[in-house]
Amino acid sequence: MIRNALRRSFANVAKLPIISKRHAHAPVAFNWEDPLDSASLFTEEELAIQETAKSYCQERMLPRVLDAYRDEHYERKILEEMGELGLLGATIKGYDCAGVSSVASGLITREVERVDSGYRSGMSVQSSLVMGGIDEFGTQEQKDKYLPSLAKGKMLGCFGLTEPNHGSDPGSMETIAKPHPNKEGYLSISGAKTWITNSPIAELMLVWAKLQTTGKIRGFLIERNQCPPGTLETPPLKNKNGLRASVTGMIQLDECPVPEANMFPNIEGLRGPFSCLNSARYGIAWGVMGALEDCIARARTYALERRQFKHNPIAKYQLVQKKLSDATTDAAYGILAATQVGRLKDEGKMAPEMVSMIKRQNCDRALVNARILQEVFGGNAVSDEYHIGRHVANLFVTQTYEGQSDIHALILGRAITGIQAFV
Ligand code: TGC
Ligand code: FAD
Repeated sequence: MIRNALRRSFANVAKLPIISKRHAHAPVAFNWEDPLDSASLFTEEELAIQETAKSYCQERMLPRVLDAYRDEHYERKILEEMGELGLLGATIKGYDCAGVSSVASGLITREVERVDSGYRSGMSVQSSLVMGGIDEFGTQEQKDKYLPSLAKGKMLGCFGLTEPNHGSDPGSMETIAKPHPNKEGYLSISGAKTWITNSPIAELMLVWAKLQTTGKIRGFLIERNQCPPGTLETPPLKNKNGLRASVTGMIQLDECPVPEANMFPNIEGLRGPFSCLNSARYGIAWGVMGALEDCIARARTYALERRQFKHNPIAKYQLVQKKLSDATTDAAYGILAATQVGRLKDEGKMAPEMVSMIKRQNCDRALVNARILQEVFGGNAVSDEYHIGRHVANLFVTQTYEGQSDIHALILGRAITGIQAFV
């Protein structure tokens, strides 16, 4: 049977017109900025969205990033500007959101992180973790109340899962929601969250806590201006050596009264926060490729301009070329993988482990390559004006948050073997 099928297909091939090999295609030039022509996989609309994001990021964000990083200052206005352009919660349909494809949102993320991972972080938390969570699990009232102002960047959100004693293992969290002793229809939440992006300046906090009555993890929307004095503190965590252009802090809750209506109604357990994380981790897989591409472009320019030994550009030397080749290959592969997962996501065919694979691989490769490309700049790498050191420091953080790379290896290992390695 197989032989017959082969015979039939050979017969069909024989009928095809003969095309001279030499003239079949015009020669194709290699484009180091998009080596595998990923752009050919994007729609016209996706390319236009990328262009809008790129113009904004290069013209408006890039000129601010050095001061922001030096001063460890996050300019809140940036989120409003992103909101005006429709970059926040971009995949959400309705509520003043753009409703674009997952690939388009990935392209936005790539452009933002080409400038700085901290700017992307602020955006990811707002878009994927807070708006995504409300869109997926919120009541209609919660969506109507919060999503439009979050989409415009008028309201800033944060996502509190990690605790001082529970990072990789959030299932053991201690933050607890008890029935309020003297406020009907309210819960009383106590506990501490740490390393929370946006927390010191956020108006809305999506906090994950265990409901005392069931012992199950639930999501709570806590509005800063509804918390009585002394029940909520959000101290910043200063003197970071990465992600300095974003703001990070704690969420400290001390018998904070929260209306029962602010709890997500139909989701309990870790599936709630992890579902939000699927989208955010997907975004990181795109974003870090933008950061790596910026490192490649800057290292290439530097290597072509910097001359050593008989006035040769250092780009002439094989060891330098190998660094650029390795990084460019990893960036091209990473973009293709993220594109494929984005398409599957929109078709409802994405397994969470696919996200673990691209989050881990792209973060690891971005960090390793950025660190090696740093060497191309010699002593100048130490000056922040060359930007490479900032990317390297940021990329360490991206490899750590939203599931450290080894944790994603264990998620994949569990899916491959069927054996749980965490416990
Ligand atoms: P496990 O038994 O694996 O799962 C518990 C429940 O959760 C469900 N689940 C998922 N659901 C949807 N999507 C996923 N990716 C899911 N993964 C798990 C699972 O089906 C189960 O549901 P149910 O209904 O049966 O209860 O839970 P575990 O405790 O064994 O988990 C282990 C592990 C390592 C997978 C997990 O704890 C983990 O991923 N740890 C990493 C922690 C993490 O990613 N933290 C992120 C904090 S947020 C953050 O970092 C934001 S930074 C943002 C920025 O600034 O950009
Ligand atoms: P730990 O869990 O203590 O892990 C330390 C090391 O041990 C890691 O290398 C880890 O891989 C390894 N390890 C742990 N368990 C195992 C195991 N079973 N097997 C093998 N190795 C293991 N969290 C939020 O909730 N919201 C935010 O907005 C947020 N923003 C952040 C912003 C920044 C700048 C940073 C640095 C972190 C942020 N985080 C946020 C927290 C982040 O998600 C955690 O740092 C991360 O999940 C790791 O937790 P941990 O730091 O407690 O490390």
